[in-house]
Amino acid sequence: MSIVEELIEQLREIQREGEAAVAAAGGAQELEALRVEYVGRKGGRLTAVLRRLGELGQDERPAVGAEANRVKDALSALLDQREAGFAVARSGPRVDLTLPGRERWKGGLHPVTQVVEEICDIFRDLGFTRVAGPEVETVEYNFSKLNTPLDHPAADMHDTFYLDDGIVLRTHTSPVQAHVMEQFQPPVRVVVPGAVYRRDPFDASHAPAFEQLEGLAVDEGITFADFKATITAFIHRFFGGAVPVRFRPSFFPFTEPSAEVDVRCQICGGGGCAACKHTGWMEIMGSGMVHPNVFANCGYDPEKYTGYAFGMGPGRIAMQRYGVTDIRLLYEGDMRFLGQFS
Ligand code: 2U9
Repeated sequence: MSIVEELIEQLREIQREGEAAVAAAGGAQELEALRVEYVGRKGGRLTAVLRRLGELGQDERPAVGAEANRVKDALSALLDQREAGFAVARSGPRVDLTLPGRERWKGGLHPVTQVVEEICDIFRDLGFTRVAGPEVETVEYNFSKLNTPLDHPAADMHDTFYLDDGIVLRTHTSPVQAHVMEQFQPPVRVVVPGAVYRRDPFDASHAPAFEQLEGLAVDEGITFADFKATITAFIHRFFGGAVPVRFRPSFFPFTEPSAEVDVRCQICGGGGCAACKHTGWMEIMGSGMVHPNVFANCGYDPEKYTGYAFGMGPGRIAMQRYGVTDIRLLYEGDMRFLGQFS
């Protein structure tokens, strides 16, 4: 065997032994010792072989030198790789920085709540105070004081849940206005959002519990013109621009005269579509001048004071606005639906 062959064989032996030793190393310190032993400049085993290059002829040296470099690179790479592994282990649990971030769950307001807030904001600018009251009421406040005796045909539309003799779940928020009138003298301007209850089936267009928003303004000298102007100002702000509004004669026991208020259909623009039942109009509220009997029942002098009242369903308005055709979606709590509004 020539010296060249002998040295190359030695180098390969060093590589085999080095690879086995590095693979078996149990820690970073052991690896450092192996680095010194195998590839260290002074006293390393590779360096020992390279010292013998002097024994070779000029033309024999490159082959051994190249082989020594190859072995050194291979062992150094292996040492680096295992050293990195120990460094990660030392730094605690492994973190995969390439994983996509976890999306933060953002809360949001229910679409009906959003509509309630918008309506109250507009009426606040118009001078109305927001008030709330009990959902459990007496027949007296829910019906009698509002000029609706239980044997009146209009009471049929308000069939409700009786909790006890003479105690009901309110069918509208109107009893709150009756309490307000008993506690405060005019001028009074209030808006009253809140849940109301009716003995209705839970189907695409009815819910046994739903959100309502009513308003009341009372003072000396309030006229139907004040009522139309205020309601029109509200509608123009809520629906935007100068959308056409119309007042249609209607009947409610607690208002006289009474009107239903329509706004140009927001879906078809008036041309006629399924949402507006091809009328070009959307009904958004009931309203009227407060009936003198109601004033008398709540302690206001009907000869001295006049006023207007209105009521609307924020759920229905949200449905019209977003093109929702089944009211149950609003009251079921399904996040696949509700998540679209936050
Ligand atoms: C007092 C005096 C009068 C409130 C009114 C309406 C007309 C009305 C409905 C709209 C849709 C109820 O949610 S709904 O089903 N409301 O049409 N509400 S006038 O009148 C009052 C209230 C209180 C003391």
